[in-house]
Amino acid sequence: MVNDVLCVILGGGRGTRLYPLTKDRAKPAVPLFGKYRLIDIPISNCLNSGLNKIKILTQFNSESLNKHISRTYKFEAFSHGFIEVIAADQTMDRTDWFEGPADAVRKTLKHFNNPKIKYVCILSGDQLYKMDLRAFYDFHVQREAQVSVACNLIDPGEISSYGIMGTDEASKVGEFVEKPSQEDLVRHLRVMRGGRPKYLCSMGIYFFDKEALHELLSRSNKADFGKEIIPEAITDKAVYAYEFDGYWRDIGTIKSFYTENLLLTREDAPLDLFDEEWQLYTRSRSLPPAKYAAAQIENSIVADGSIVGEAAVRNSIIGLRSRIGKNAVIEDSIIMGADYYETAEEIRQQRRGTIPIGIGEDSVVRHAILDKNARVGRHVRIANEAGVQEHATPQYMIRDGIVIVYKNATIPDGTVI
Ligand code: ADQ
Ligand code: ADP
Repeated sequence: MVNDVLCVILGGGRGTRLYPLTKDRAKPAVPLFGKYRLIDIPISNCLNSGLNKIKILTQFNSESLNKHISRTYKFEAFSHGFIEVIAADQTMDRTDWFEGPADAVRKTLKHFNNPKIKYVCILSGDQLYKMDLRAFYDFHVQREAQVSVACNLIDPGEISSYGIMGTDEASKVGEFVEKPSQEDLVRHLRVMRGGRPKYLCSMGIYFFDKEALHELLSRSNKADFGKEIIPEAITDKAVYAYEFDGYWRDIGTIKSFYTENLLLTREDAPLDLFDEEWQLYTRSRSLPPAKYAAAQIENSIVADGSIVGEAAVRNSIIGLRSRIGKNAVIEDSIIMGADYYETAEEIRQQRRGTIPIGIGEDSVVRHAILDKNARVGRHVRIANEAGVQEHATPQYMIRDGIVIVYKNATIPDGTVI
């Protein structure tokens, strides 16, 4: 265990880019890979690296987030570990919300003064990666850095989404430009890798010396690390870049969330969940194993508690407690599952009127995300064949051409989307 590090996970602002998955929940509570939640990724990275003092900053409190954290992560009485959720709405009124990630850290750490803590590790809440933060910590300590920024290599076409930096031979950061346009491209930021130009981009994951962090945050009201705090830090602090060459993706938008989730269904999935050396933790539930009728399942993940009828499921993620009816076809989709089972009696009653949770007989779902507890009737077709890019209704929304059925929504029999 590393005892002198406090980890701060940035749980998200208003969550507009992941809307409508953030309609009824805080961003860290968004379901992932059929049985996990977004927040399980950074927490697992911390715990697998021996870091167990963790604060999660979120804009608003959500029942599902608090429930998930308190039921999942419990430490022994003598371990000194903790995981706390700190929500802006607990202490401030709406006009004084966290203005941005750095402001969230500033407001939270103002009164934090544990002398045993020497370093603060700041992590994003909406990324997919497995990283040994212990190696990053060692790097920070050995370099005697005041700030260290984890970075990854990206292609030139992607630079406008990230903080891009230039370093010297010793990995000291000399330049940092947040989300530059192609025209802003500075020649000496270029790093050659494998014969192709690649750029060093910030992963939004930092190690700070506690004093340096307090000083940087107290000398201004700046709200953002990438835009302001890091570029300011390189003027008078020792800022180093720690190069991480593993798989790492930001999944803060519907499109990237959808794409990266579905990559997990492939045989050559970039993130290995079957790795005993690096476990992705989540709440253990006593659910029965999934059950299939004569179902045809290809390249898919099916979570516990699901019952798949005589249906076809391809390249999809089927979440906890899902029910898939006879002759249904699910392709390239994320079905988030349900929070609870309906009893056989409830389902029988519904046959006469309302629609049960799950996907009804003879329905087709393609290129879509169904949030939890969605009720999709029979003979429904969700395939966006018209190729609509953006659209919103009371039951579903289309973003980037992906249909997202809201949590608890009902799609009546015969609907075509
Ligand atoms: P972005 O991801 O665009 O760039 P931002 O949207 O500010 O930066 O989010 C950073 C993290 O903070 C995210 O996890 C987000 O959910 C969270 N966050 C945002 N507002 C918050 C708030 N009010 N309270 C709590 N958490 C909040 C950053 C860096 C870039 C870097 C990319 C890598 O600025 O330099 O390249 O991350 O993805
Ligand atoms: P998850 O299992 O995906 O982590 P939650 O923890 O948010 O989801 O909720 C699951 C639990 O919440 C279920 O075990 C169930 O007991 C309870 N639950 C949630 N919503 C309902 C509901 N509408 N009716 C009955 N139980 C519910």
